[in-house]
Amino acid sequence: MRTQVCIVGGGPAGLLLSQLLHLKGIDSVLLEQRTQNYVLSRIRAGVLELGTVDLLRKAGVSARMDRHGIPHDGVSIACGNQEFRIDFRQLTGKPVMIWGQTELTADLYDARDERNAQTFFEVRAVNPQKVDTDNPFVTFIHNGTVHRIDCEFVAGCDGFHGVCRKAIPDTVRREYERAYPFGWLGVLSETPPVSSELIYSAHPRGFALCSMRNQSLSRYYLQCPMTDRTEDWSDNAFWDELRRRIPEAAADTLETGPSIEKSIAPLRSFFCEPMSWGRLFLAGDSAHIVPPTGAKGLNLAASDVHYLYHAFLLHYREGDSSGLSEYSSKAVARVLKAMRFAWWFTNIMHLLPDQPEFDRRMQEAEIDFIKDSDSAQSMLAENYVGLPY
Ligand code: FAS
Ligand code: PHB
Repeated sequence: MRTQVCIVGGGPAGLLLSQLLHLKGIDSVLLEQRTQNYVLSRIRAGVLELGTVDLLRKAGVSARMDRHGIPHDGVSIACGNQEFRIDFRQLTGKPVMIWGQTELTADLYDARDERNAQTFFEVRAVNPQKVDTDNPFVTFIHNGTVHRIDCEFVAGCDGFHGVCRKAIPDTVRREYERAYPFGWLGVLSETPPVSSELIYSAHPRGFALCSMRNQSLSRYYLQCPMTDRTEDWSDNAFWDELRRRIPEAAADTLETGPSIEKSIAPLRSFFCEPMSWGRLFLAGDSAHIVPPTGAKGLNLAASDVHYLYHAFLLHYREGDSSGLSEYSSKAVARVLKAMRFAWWFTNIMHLLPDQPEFDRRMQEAEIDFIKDSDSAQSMLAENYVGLPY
């Protein structure tokens, strides 16, 4: 079997890259270790930067988002009894779009099905080989049979636990990591959102986030110890704790209901350099992970795909490989600025276990400063809506 680009990983990064390349006549084959239904069952991101929105429109998969997505012009930040709004529209001229990752992944898979794109699901033993030569190939097992795909490039879109990152030699690859000593317990409920915009709440009992997918589907998060398991949290215990951590007015109007999804996600900052090696290019979580506080993970996957897509276009159309050579430095530069924001926002909004009282007071002082400072609010807004590509 032969293709131009072999894409490993059928999450947002791999799907979006494949769709964009297809529209320009560049052939790809996609390998995914799970079933399509499993990928679609994962509840993840909910906030899209306009850059991501534009990319989905360019990929021709935005019809449902344009009809049902909800533009948001700001978010609320709460700390104790203080609550203030960051006005994105006034500070940056841009909104963000509320549209769940599950929805955009479904639209991308629908587009694949419509064009009968070649996808191998439930693959095993995926192994990118000779990626530092002009003739890379990928071997894998599918339905018990060993397959080989000869290709011109390999796109490693296989997430944090994938195999492609490790195809970059240990002597070349540098990894940087910060694991946070807490996780996010997330609940999805078929209830109206407590507020028309998101509420990020720093509280002495721990962080809470009120989000949504639409006007009848709410998404809530509570900071929790990494030792917690979802079975430790009944729905009532979740709702009671959420009420304790969010502003009184919201707690009084919170509509609760049965959780239709409950999960705990670890928080981690991670990136690897370089993001390419020979004819292997990493995009999305395979190369970097950010704590979801800044709603950056999915959006960084999109900006990686933007850079890689244009680099492939330049190569295949003009025979110019400068985009491919510059891909890693360009992608890493944007990733690090978003990673800084997500790390900063996580640190001021979350309570670290055994945190000295002084540090907690400094967190409160920083949030109080942001409340009264136009320049601090501009910094937050600029990063949240997404830095330029
Ligand atoms: P993904 O991990 O989505 O996709 C990688 C795909 O590769 C997966 O389908 C996997 O099955 C497949 N794969 C792995 N190994 C393979 C192999 N060897 N062979 C073939 N396929 C392989 N981001 C936000 O912005 N906001 C959030 O609230 C948020 N919440 C999150 C919650 C959780 C639990 C997790 C894990 C992530 C969350 N993220 C969030 C980040 C998330 O949205 C990612 O940034 C986004 O999924 C990135 O997309 P991909 O890079 O495509 O990686
Ligand atoms: C979500 O709706 O899942 C969400 C929103 C904003 C975040 C993280 C997650 O920062």
